[in-house]
Amino acid sequence: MSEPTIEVHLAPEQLDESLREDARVGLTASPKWLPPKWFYDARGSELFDRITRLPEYYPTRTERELLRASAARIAEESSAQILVELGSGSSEKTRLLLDALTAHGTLERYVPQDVSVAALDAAVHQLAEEFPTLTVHGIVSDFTDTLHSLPRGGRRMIAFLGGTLGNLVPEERAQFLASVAEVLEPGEQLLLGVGLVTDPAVMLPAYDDAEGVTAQFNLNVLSVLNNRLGANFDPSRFRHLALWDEVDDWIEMRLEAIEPVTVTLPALDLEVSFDAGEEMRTEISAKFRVEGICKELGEAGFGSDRVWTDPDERFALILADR
Ligand code: AVJ
Repeated sequence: MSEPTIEVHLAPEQLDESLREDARVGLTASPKWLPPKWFYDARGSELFDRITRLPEYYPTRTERELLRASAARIAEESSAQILVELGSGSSEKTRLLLDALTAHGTLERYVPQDVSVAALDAAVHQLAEEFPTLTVHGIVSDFTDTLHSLPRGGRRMIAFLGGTLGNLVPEERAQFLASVAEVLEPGEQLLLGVGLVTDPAVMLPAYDDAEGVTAQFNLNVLSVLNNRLGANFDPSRFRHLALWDEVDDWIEMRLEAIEPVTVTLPALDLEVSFDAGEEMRTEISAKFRVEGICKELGEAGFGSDRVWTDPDERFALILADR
């Protein structure tokens, strides 16, 4: 086994600067909002991990079953030598792909990327041990920035799983897919996992579970602002909300101020007030229709694609050829 390596594109100062910028923009906007990437400090990553095991949170297990069923076929069709995984998190489902691609005999390198140093560090060490024939090289960055410094020197497949594409608003999404298409060479591929539009009675509990883990995950972003920016949010004065926006086809998570709240953010030299009942958007999680996402991929510059869905059509795995 060769020692795994980690490359940090986001220096801590850069991360702090971009958090300050996001917090300043979002907390002074009306309505207020925060980008979902700040959920994932060590505690946030751990809470997300717990979410993926909740009975209500079907996306992870549905995608895992789809991967199990299709990995061998994906390996055959891609013959990838380098697997780049954007937003890899704990890389838990990736094992199925790594198994299939190593069995197929082509894979040489696995390059997971994530914003969470903690999640990535644990994942690369474990995977390097489990897959001794692979070079494992982690990249800590924002997935939208990773594309500029994509590894070269072999046939690549970019995996973007878990439905994380849904965190982008449509314009960002179009831009992101177009830049993925642009950095790939003909013959290389994108493997995309996206949640599909389904019954709100199924989707909503996935984002508002009975045990309240998602609520803790959502509220944790306030602790991130406290810890990193010296803010004084009292999470107990906020309430987790999840709603389905049927016009935009996305789940929206919000934090609602239960009573009037004033918060100081010394790092930003800023004071912000929430009215009682005021809601702040903390995440969108867009859901797709198969025809719609295939059309978006085509417009972004991808050629043909293969689609796998579960019998309930709640999730899709799409292998798009450049
Ligand atoms: C990691 C962005 C795919 O949108 O389902 C889980 C994050 N938010 N529960 C998702 C999340 C609330 C998750 N993604």
